[in-house]
Amino acid sequence: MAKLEILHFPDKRLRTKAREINTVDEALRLFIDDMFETMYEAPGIGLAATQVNFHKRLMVIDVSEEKDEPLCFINPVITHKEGVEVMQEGCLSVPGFYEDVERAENITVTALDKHGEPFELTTGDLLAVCIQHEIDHLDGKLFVDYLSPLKRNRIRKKLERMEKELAAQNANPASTL
Ligand code: QAP
Ligand code: CO
Repeated sequence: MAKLEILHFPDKRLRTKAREINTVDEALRLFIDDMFETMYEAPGIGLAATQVNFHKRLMVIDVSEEKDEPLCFINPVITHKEGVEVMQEGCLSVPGFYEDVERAENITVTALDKHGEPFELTTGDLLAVCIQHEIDHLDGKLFVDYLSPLKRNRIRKKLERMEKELAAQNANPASTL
């Protein structure tokens, strides 16, 4: 198992549209394990392959309290949406920022599980929001895209500055001693 590097907004690679997965094999399952490890260690409740620079339609989610309900979605498609709900969202690719986003309240999603078996799930609450958030990633979309340009730019500038400071520190760790 290995922890994967998570891309941060405004990295352009987060704008890549992920491709369908044609074969679900052992190599893919090993990668899925790495995605779960990366998500749990972060810690997070959802991670899309796009966020770890793998541009295939794959995402992992666990919204349970005990972190013992791993869900893996391959080629997810929302087949039904109902109602409207506003929830505060965060994202491992936008660390430290949380904002309200409006989405469908209840959804039905079809996907393949990690064995390549098709399944259908109808759900609401946090899981429904998380599924919509992660599918957005696979289409190159981020929750900050739903905010005003002013808010989005403020977040972008702060993250760019943080990234720059991190890079400078890595280049010369003694500078801040
Ligand atoms: C998506 O997000 C989500 O800023 C998953 O510093 C989130 O796991 C969908 C995280 C909320 C619906 C509601 C964010 C961790 C984790 C941060 C996450 C951070 C550390 C975000
Ligand atoms: Co996210």
